[in-house]
Order: sequence, then structure tokens, then C-alpha cells
Amino acid sequence: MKTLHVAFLAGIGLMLAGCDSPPRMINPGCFIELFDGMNFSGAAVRLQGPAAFAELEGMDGRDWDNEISSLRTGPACWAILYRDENFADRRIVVPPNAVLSSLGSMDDQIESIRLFDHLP
Ligand SMILES: [Ca+2]
Ligand SMILES: [Ca+2]
Repeated sequence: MKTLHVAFLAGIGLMLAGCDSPPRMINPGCFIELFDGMNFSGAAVRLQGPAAFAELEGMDGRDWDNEISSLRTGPACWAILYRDENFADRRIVVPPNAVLSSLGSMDDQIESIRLFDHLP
């Protein structure tokens, strides 16, 4: 939890500075915030990237498969969200700084996620 907090503060600093950071293993601005409910309500979890999540079970003590109903992406995060686990079935691509209060036909359907710090 402490690590997540530090990453969040670093992300804010990066946004305020408005600078480009060189490619790294972890990019502070490459994250996604997921919410169980629409309009950013209910349980929430934050995933740091770049990273690939082939399934969404047991994240922060909770199973997130087929639960996500709204989300936000960080300033350096392109996310691909898949309808099935292991990056299968329908997908949607979400750009940086996206604020999606609902997910339409993908509501409660997402089961795997890839996070990039560049256009995939
Ligand atoms: Ca939901
Ligand atoms: Ca699904």
C-alpha cells in the first residue's frame, strides 16, 4: 500500500512538472484505476504499469474478473481491456487521462488487461 501511495505522489509530480520521463520498468504515470460501480463508485483498485494482467483474480484481496464498471487512466497509460482472460475475445483501447463513467457493452465483462506507457 505504501508503494502505491508513493507511486501516486510521483505521478502527481510528473503531471505538475509536465516533463517527459525516459522509458523505465515502472512509469509513474502509467496506471489505471478500476471501480466496481459506475461513476467511480464502490470498491476500487489501482494497477501500476507497464504490465500485463492475464486474469483479474485476487487483486488487493478481491476478484475483479467480470466486475469493472468504470475506470480512469493515468497521464502516461494506454490500456487494452479484454472481455475474456488471457487477452482474449473483444477488446477496447483506452488512451491516457481517460475518464469512463460507464463501459457500455463491456460493463462487468473485463477479465484481462494490458497497460502500456506508449501507444500500443
Ligand atoms: Ca460492476
Ligand atoms: Ca468476461
